[in-house]
Amino acid sequence: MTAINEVVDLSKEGDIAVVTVNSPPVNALSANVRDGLTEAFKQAIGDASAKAIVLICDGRTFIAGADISEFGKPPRGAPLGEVLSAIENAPKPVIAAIHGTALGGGLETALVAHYRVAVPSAKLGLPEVKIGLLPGAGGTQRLPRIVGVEKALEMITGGDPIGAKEAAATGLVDEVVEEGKLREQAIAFAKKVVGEGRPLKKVRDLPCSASPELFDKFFKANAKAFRGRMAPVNCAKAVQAATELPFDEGMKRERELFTELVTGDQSRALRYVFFAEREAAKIPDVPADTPVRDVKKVGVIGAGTMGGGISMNFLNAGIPVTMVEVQQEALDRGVGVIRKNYENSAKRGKLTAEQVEQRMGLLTPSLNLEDLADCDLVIEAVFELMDIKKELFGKLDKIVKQGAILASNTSYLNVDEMAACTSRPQDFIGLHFFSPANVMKLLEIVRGEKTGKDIIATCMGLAKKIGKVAVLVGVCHGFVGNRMLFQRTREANKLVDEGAMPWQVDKVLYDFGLPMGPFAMGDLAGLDIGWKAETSKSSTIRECLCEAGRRGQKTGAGYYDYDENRNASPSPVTEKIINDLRAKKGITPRAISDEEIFERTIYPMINEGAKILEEGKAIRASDIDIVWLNGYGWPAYRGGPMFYANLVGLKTVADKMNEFQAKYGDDFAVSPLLQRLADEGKTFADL
Ligand code: 3H9
Repeated sequence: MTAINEVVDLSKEGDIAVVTVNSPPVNALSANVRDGLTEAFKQAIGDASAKAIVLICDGRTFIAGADISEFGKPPRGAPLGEVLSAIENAPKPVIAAIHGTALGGGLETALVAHYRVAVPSAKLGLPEVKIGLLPGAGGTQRLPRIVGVEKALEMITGGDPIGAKEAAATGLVDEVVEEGKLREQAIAFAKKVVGEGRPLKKVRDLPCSASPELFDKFFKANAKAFRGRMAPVNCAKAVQAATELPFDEGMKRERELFTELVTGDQSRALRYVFFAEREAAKIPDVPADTPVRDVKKVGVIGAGTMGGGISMNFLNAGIPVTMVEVQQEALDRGVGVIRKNYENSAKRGKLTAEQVEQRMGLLTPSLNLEDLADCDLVIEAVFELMDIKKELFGKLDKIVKQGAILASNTSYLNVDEMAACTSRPQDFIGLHFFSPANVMKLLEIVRGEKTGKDIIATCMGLAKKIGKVAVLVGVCHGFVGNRMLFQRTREANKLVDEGAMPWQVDKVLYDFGLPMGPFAMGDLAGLDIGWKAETSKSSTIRECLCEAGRRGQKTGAGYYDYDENRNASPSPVTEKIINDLRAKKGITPRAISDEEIFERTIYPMINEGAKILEEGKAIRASDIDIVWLNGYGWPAYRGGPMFYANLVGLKTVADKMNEFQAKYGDDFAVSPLLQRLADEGKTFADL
């Protein structure tokens, strides 16, 4: 075996040359790997005794793509296009041997090989769209030639990989080989190709055509899904080019469309998100090797929307749950909702009837707190009233076995106060799920003053197991997400008091890329959350709406009017309620610009994020962004509020906040950290 460089080596098995990439963790196509491949293929091609070349990877995966950290930096090493041309033009068969994930540039490398073999567990895909790019090394030109235009469109604009079996059915993989025997069977396959004198199959030589209507239809059908996003549009345009242009011209078009993306803010934001998500899992004072506790059985208190949703997460992961309620009726209702959710998934083909029963079989409903005694983790999801929670944890402390984790799902209350009601504050933690808890990705893990490091490590690991994106936050009112949301809600309401209409405010935020604005969100959640008829004083628009029976979508009317399909339209009734209330309060409405709406709702959030950092309630600015992306629908292609602030410039944000403070008061007082960074010309990334 010859080491070509630190990450690529070349060996011979009889008359087959084997090029091996070994660049942990995922064999990304870094400059080193590209240089190594260039030299290895040069030698293997030059070796007259080598009749074919197998390209294989060591470690957990085949090449998982270009090295994302290299984008935006000065180019180094052999250009990928040249490496791939050399492979494709090799005068002897090249066989890519795939295990793990052949993604992005990795699959593009496999696509220039003349044959591909894969183990059954391998996954193949072009996920570039998820980081705001398109497959820029020929993927958009080659994949449609081999799997067909429609399948390629789906894979390239959606970014999800397919399994080896499906890949074999589409022709993307020539042979599925045995798990664990990739190297020997790839070599055997290479020998067969040589022995049978099979041709050098180049994907680029295959025909590619589609009717132009196919693309019109595709763009129309996906208009909503692609809203505001450049990458899927450019991906589809590049595939269209494959059907309209000769291969080399198609490649040029792919390059133009790629360059447009890679130099733009959307891809920059999405690449930032890729690393930010992985960074959030790292807690500086809780090393990766911190011992964790076994969580084999979970208790959930409360069978309402939250308790039920939380329970489903664990049932989905195969972890038994005991769900406790106070009354039989509420318990039955909660169990019924869980079953119905699963049955709906089954109807959509996402679960089998057997899986529904399996999951329901893991659920033990109970009216008795004592039944939680042997749980490893108990999460309360009862009313947001501190006294109720304190009393509950006092009781649980006496019931639940020692060594178990006690957790509250509170969305804003002080976790330390609850922990203090137990004899084991080191085992206490906040686990703030977002509604609907079985769907939303975010989990804010709230670290109390005394929470043990092993508890943090256990919960971070558990979050991953149940498919959540976890962010560690500190104790403060509303933690990270809701604390920032309060700022936006306050300003949105003030803007409507002053002269805007709810739909104007919502539209500004929707157009920015959020799934909905604050008023549409209020209608969805129900305007009567926390509202009581007996104490309602017609003093806010929300109170007036509730008093008028307009409680949101569920009553067919809230801020908006709703038709039978829950389509919203601006409401003349709401407009009158707003105008009457303004008149009662002596407010003369003024015209408010979209720009002011945007800055007044978003900048105070950024400012609050700065305060959160200042107080150490979030570890890093990017963690705050991960909260907003996964819990509140902030569009990923905008990177999160803190990333967005860096992009517009912290000075711009701070100056505007100062201007607002002079006009509208101390709600806009700038955080010292934001002001300092702005003055120093820095960004949150410099912290
Ligand atoms: C591309 O290919 C463009 C081309 O068309 C060419 C155009 C010219 N680069 O996710 P994990 C790191 S674009 C650099 O925790 P898993 C990651 O940051 C690329 N680093 O593991 C992490 O580092 P750390 C298209 C990368 O087992 C570590 O590896 N490809 C890359 O849960 C482990 O990652 C993609 O978009 C990379 N490409 O999942 C695939 N990939 O330990 C992106 C990973 O320091 N990658 N790292 O935090 C993935 O989807 C997952 O990482 C994968 C493994 C499924 C491979």
